[in-house]
Amino acid sequence: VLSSNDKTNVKNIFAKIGGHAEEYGGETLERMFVTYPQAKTYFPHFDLAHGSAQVKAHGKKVASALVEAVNHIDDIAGALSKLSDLHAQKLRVDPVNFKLLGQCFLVVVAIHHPSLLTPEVHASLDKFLCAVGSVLTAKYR
Ligand code: ZNH
Repeated sequence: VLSSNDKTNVKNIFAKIGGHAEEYGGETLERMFVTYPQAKTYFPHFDLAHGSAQVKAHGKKVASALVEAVNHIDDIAGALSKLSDLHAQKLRVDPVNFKLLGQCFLVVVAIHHPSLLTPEVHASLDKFLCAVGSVLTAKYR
């Protein structure tokens, strides 16, 4: 459960990320595909080469969903309800992949904002990403 302090930390870091969220989404995916190649199995129809326009476009969508979750941080399940249906009913991504994506996002944020990602903010952002992952895998089976 996110404490009010976690929520504040997450909102603050996203405010700092600002307009870069979409770009970070693409970097996160690229990092995930290189570091955890098993994640590529869900995207057989994508060009996954470095600099792929498809990966960038998908990164924008993932980042927008994260921003949506931040904007509705008290009701992430409600805000991502449709996306939760999609992941449960159609995509069926193994839940471990959500952890991997979350780790990659944390690394991307750390690279761009080393001084902002204090241990406390890191912990809050990790909790938030886990909460999003739980929502997206909540309707499995
Ligand atoms: Zn996912 C899709 C988000 C994770 C896989 N996704 C998607 C979308 C979004 C998202 C927004 C779009 C939808 C529409 O179009 O309607 N995801 C997301 C998020 C997350 C995720 C937020 C976390 C955080 N996913 C994930 C993972 C994976 C995935 C981990 C694996 C690995 N997704 C996916 C796929 C898809 C999606 C495969 C589909 C794509 C296409 O286009 O085809």
